[in-house]
Amino acid sequence: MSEYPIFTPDQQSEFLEFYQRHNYGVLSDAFSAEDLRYLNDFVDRSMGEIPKEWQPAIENVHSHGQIIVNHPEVDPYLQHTTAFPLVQAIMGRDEVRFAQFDFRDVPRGLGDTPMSFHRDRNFYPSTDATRRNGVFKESNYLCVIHYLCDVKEGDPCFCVVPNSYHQKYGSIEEAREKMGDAYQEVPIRGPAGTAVFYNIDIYHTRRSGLAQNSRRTQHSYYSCATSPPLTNWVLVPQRLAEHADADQRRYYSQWSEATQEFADAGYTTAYYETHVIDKRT
Ligand SMILES: O=C(O)CCC(=O)C(=O)O
Repeated sequence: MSEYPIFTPDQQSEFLEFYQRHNYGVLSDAFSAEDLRYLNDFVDRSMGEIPKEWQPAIENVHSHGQIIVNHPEVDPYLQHTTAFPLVQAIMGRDEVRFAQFDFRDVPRGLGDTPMSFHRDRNFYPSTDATRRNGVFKESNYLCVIHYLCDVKEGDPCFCVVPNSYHQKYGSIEEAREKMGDAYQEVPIRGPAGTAVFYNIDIYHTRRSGLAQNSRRTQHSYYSCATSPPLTNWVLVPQRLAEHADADQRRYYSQWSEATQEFADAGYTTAYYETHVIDKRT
C-alpha cells in the first residue's frame, strides 16, 4: 500500500489538483514499453560509445547532462506527450521554458553514496518580482523524474517532503520542527515508466539502496518565463536554439551563460569538448 496516490495519464485534473495541494505528484505509465525500450537502448549504446562523457561526476552515479547537444534522437522526450501537457498546465502554456534534460544511472554493485535532503537552485529564492500568480504560484521550476527501470524496496529511490517549500524552512531540521504533523518523507517506488513531478523548491533526496542494486532515471527540469535560468552550464544546441518554429524557439530561449558562450563560439565541437569533456577528466 503506497502512502501517496498514483494517477494514470487520463486522470489529468485529479493529478493537477493533488500537485497543487502537495507540490508533487506521481503518474503511472508516463513512458510506454516502447519508450522504455528506446531510451534504455539509447543509454546503453551511448554509455558504450562515449564512456568518457558518462563518467561518474558525483556519488558514483553515471550521468550525462548535455546529451541533447549531439543527440536529436532524444528530442521527442524534451516535450514528451504524456508529461508535457501536465507541465504546461502547471508552468503555463506560454510561460514554460526548457531548463535541463539528463539521464542518471546508479550502477549495480557499487551503490550510490548517500545524498542529503536539499532543494535545487536554493541560491534563488523567489521574490515579489518573480513570484507567479495563480494556484501553481510556488512552482517557479519543476522537475519530472521518469523511472527507466522498476524501483522496488531496497533500490535507490527518490523521496520528497511534500510542501516543504517555504523559505522559512532554512534546513530539513527546521522543516521537520516547524511543519509538525505535516512533515512527511515520502519515498517513491514503482514500475518502469513511473514519473514523479515535483517543485524543486521542496526538500527532496535520493535514498540510497542496497549496494548491489541499480537504478536508471531520466530527469527533465522546466523553468518559466519569470524565472532566471536554472543553471549556468546547460547547453542548448543550435538546432533547438534556432528552431524554425517560433513557439519552439521561445521554449528553448532561456539560455544559461554557457549556452550564450556556445552560441557566441558558433556552436563548435571545440567549445563542446572544452565545456563538457574536459570538465569530466
Ligand atoms: O536521483 C534522485 O533520485 C534524486 C536526485 C536529486 O535529488 C537531484 O538531482 O536534486
